[in-house]
Amino acid sequence: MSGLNKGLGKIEVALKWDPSPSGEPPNDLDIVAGTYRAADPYGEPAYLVHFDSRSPDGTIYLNRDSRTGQGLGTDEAMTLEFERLSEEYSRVVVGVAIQQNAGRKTFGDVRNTSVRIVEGYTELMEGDFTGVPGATAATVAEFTRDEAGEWGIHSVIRGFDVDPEAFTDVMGKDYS
Ligand SMILES: [Ca+2]
Repeated sequence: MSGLNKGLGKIEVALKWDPSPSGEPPNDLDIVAGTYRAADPYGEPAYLVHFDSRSPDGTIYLNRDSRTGQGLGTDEAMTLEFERLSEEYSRVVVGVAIQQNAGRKTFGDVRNTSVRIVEGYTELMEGDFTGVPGATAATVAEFTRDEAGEWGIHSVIRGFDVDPEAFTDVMGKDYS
């Protein structure tokens, strides 16, 4: 990497999926971000961002929220403004969890999932959850701040068999 490369600035995570067949409980997928402190990057999240939780400084936010996957284009989207994120934080993990309210539902039960991360017109990652069909939640990407203070991305589709609440406890652990 050239020393002239700037780190990540403002990025967007976009998630798509198909609605459930009629008569079945809705497919509700949620984008979740956990922000971790530089002092304890694999410890408890400093804060979580999802449909029901905002970042205290407004640097990470959900711009689009869907409880069904109905409609064309992106169903759920989150923006992360790394250039404005406090130096107090050095790691952010983004994942996707499936609501389990109406009974167990895995990625194998949800058709046509896709997740894409872009910075402006640059695609940073593109993928789906076909590799983790038995999982009910999965991490998508890990963002870390290097010693020079620049943010980088590492994409990791890692499946978990937990509900969304429990996912927020495990998504940021060190599995390396
Ligand atoms: Ca949702």
